[in-house]
Amino acid sequence: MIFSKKWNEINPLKRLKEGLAKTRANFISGIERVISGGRKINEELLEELEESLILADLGIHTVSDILDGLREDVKRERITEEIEVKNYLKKGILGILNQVDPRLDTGTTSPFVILVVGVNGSGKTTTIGKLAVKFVNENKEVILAAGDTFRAAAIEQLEIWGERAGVDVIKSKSGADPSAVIFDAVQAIKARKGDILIADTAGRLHTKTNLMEELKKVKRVMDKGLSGAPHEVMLVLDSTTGQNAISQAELFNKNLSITGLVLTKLDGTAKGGVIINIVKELGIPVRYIGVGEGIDDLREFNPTQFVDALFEG
Ligand SMILES: Nc1nc2c(ncn2[C@@H]2O[C@H](COP(=O)(O)OP(=O)(O)OP(=O)(O)O)[C@@H](O)[C@H]2O)c(=O)[nH]1
Ligand SMILES: [Mg+2]
Repeated sequence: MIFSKKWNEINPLKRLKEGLAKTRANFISGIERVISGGRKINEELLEELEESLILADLGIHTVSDILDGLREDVKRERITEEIEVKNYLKKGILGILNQVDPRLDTGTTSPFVILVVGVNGSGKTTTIGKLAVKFVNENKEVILAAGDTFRAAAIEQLEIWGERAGVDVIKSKSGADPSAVIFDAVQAIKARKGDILIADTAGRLHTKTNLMEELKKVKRVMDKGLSGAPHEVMLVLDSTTGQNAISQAELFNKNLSITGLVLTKLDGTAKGGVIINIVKELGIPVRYIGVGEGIDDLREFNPTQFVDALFEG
C-alpha cells in the first residue's frame, strides 16, 4: 500500500496509463492502424479514421466535429503528414475536454455539500469513500450521510468507508426517508462547523420518475437545511456502459441539474473514449475518474494527462 502510494506520486502518468490500458489500446491501435505506414492522407483515410474514432466511443457528432476541421486542413494541404493528423486529433480532443473546468473547488463555501447520484452499481458509495479519504488527507472535516436507505447493507458499506477515512456517518434505519437522514446530516455538519458533507443515495434507474422525484425532494430539503445546498450535484457514471452513460446523464441532468461527473471503472473497459463525447455533448465537467477499487484509485480528471495517456504508446 505504502509502495503503491509512493509509486503514484512519483509517476502519476504511468499509473494513469495502467488504469486506462484497455481504452488506450483500443483508441491508439485504431488510429494507428489507419495513419501509419506512410499512406497518403486523403478522403479514404479520413473515413477510416472516422470509423475508428466512433468505435473508440467518441460518438458520431463529436467525431464529425473534429474531422470537419481536419478535412478542411487536408483539403488545403495544410496537413500532409501522418504525425500532423495525430497532433490535430490530440489538439481537437484536448480542446473539447478543456471547454469546462474539471476542478471541484470545495473551498468556495463552508460547509460544502455534495449530493451523489447515479444508477445502481455505478460506483457511488465507493467513490464517496475514496473522496472522503482524499478530503481528510487535505485536512478537511468531512461527514457522510447514508441517504441510501433502501438496503441495510448500503448503510453498512458506507460505514466501512467512514471507518477507513476516519469520518462520521449520519444514518437512520433502512426504509427511512432519505430526505430526513440527509436533513439531519446537514444539521450535523453545520453544528460542527465542518467543511464537507457528502450524501450517498440509492441507485436508481434514470427512467423511474418517482425515484427521480425523491431525489428532487432531497435537493429541496438540503436547501431548506442550508440555503444554497447542494453545492455540487455529482453524477457517478459507470464507463463500461459506454454510450448509454450519455442518456443516463441527460435524464439525471434534466431532473437535477448535474454540476459534475465521475466516470468509474475505467480500468475495466475499452470504452473510456466516452468521456470525450460526454463533455462535448453535455458540457458538464468530469471531476474525477475511477481507475480501480482501491482507496487511491480515484483521480482528479486532468484533460492534458488524460490525452497524453491516450496517445502515448
Ligand atoms: N474496477 C473498478 N471497480 C469499481 C470502481 N468504482 C467502483 N467499483 C466497484 O463497483 C462496484 C459497485 O460499487 P458501489 O460503490 O457499491 O456502487 P453504487 O453506485 O454505490 O451501487 P448501489 O448503491 O447498489 O446503487 C463495487 O464492487 C466497487 O468496488 C472503479 O473505478 N474500478
Ligand atoms: Mg451505493
